[in-house]
Amino acid sequence: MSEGTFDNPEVVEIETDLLIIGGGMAACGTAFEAKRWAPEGARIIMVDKAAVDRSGAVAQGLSAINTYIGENTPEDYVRMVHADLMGITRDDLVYDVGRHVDDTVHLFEEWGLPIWKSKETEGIPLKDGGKPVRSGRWQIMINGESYKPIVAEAAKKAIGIENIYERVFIVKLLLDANEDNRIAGAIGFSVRENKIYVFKCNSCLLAGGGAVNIFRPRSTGEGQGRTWYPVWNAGSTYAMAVEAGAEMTMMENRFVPTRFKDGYGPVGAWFLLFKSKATNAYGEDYTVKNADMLKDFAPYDTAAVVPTCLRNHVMIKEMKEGRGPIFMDTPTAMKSLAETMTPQETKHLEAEAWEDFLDMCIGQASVWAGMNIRPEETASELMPTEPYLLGSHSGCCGIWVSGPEDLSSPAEWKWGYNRMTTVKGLFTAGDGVGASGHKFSSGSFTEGRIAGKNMVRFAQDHAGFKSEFKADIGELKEEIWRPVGNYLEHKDKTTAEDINPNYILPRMFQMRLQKAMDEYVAGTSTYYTTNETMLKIGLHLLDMLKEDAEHMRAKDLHELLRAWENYHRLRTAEVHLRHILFREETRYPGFFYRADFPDL
Ligand code: SFD
Ligand code: AMP
Repeated sequence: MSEGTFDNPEVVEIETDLLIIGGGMAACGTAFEAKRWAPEGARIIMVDKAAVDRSGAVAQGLSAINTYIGENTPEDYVRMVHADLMGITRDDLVYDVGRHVDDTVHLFEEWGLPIWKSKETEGIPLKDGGKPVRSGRWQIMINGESYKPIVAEAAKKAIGIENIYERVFIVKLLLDANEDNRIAGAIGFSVRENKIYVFKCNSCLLAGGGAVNIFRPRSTGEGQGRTWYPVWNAGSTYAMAVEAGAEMTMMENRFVPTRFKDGYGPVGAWFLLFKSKATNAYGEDYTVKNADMLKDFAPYDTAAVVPTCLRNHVMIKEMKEGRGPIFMDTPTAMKSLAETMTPQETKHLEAEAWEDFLDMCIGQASVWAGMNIRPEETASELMPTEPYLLGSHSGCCGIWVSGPEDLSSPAEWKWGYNRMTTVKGLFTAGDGVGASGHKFSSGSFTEGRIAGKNMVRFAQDHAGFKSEFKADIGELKEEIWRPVGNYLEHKDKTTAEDINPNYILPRMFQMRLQKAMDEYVAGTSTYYTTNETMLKIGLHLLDMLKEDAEHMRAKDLHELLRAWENYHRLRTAEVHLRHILFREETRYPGFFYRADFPDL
């Protein structure tokens, strides 16, 4: 085989039993658990578009583990998730995560993740009776800057670094030639070398995280690139699943997080640990003031805590009616906590306020520093962000999967292997699994473990399988490299290579997608509101964009990555739009509104 060149990449073929796409929380869980069950000699390969140590949502670290059951029961957890997601969830999947998640957290601690403990149980591991510092009923505090390298190390040690392909972006799943609807592999390319990788496998995990930058972000211009969820997750999970024919579920759902304005700093620690309150411009607590707005939205009435979307709903009313901005009253919260503290403890508290962001969202600490904000003196603005698509945090879009067999769930929820999609041999976890949010980092890893164990079982039950691809690899090679061809063929036809009627830059393509989604599919510029007519115009714009997708250019491998990310975004965006069109109600006020169907 010849060395690849930019106009003619080398094609490298690799065979494996298990193929793991992604290197995030779920994927690392799969690698770790699959290795424990796999027979001697079985091959497990992980492919990540980035470097596993710092890839995915946990790249910068985290300050809390948001799912730890502890003194609660998995049943309590199921009730919380069901209510927070407005009553449409797969309780079997949620329960399954709930009953196993604490074991995962105990492993994290064993691997070196520092978990805050109560004074009385300082130094005692959770599994031996140590009591975590809870910020909320489900959340525990950690020193988590190095969370991802710790988890990555476990995955690497399990399957061996020689089986990890980093900086390889998977573009498409490959179906089998002989059996309908059966996974046979995946194809992608290196973002460092002129190489196309073709993986043949028996079973496959698709866990490329959620979808970011589908909607026009609030951060534009000099702030562009800042988002809350990881910019590098481009909807690959949903797009590739859809193209392979997997059934999706709840793709209308999205998450609009309330975040510290411009830096996207998470609010959980402030609301829960620091007991801070948010107010409108006039100092009014809008959650109390607007409580009446929520009474029409069952299952709110069964929820111990106001569901996440409804917390947005009461806030957005204030902003729409001109009583913004919304402030997080950090000074009052810190003052009241300090009342019972020594000066040394107060200093520690101030350090924690910064560390919350330095551990997981450094950009927010930079905004504070750059704007001369001291949280003990200055309140910070909060803002509902642009929408994100995800299945592991406070949202629940994703792929329809088979659930655990031992629960009394309906037969159509457990037709196959646990966490297998409707494509035979294709599994998913974390952001990939729909209708079961609130897994967060610990639950995603746990779900990856569940999938990993079942992938091994699947591969063993289908040991005779020999993968042959339905698609033609030569044609796929051409398709994947088309943006390079577009560039090379046309680049000399203008004096400014970025301005050319024959191709579209991935960056421009992304802006057009974001504008259409923002204006017609309930983005920030309409306060998350849409209707049937708007959605149909949006669909038309996406159709036009689909035509232009053929003309994206790539002047280097980096741009080739951008081109394919945007193609995945476009696919995901369309699925989201179509599901919203189908759901003729406003199920998630505060996440989006169907103005033509305002009720539940
Ligand atoms: O503060 C391809 N999350 C929080 N979880 C918590 O437990 N506590 C918190 O404190 C949380 N908060 C938080 C969180 C995330 C972020 C970004 C912030 C704050 C700022 C959520 C969790 O992180 C999240 O639930 C899990 O990480 C989800 O796991 P998973 O595996 O579904 O996704 P991933 O970890 O992002 O990994 C995706 C991987 O796929 C790779 N990839 N590889 C090859 N080919 C392709 N085409 C690919 N596309 C993507 C990625 O590189 C990555 O490895 S707080 O807000 O509440
Ligand atoms: P966030 O920082 O917004 O991602 O939230 C982290 C965790 O805290 C998640 O489990 C949220 O559901 C929870 N949370 C955030 N804000 C609140 C709030 N105001 N009330 C109750 N729970 C919250």
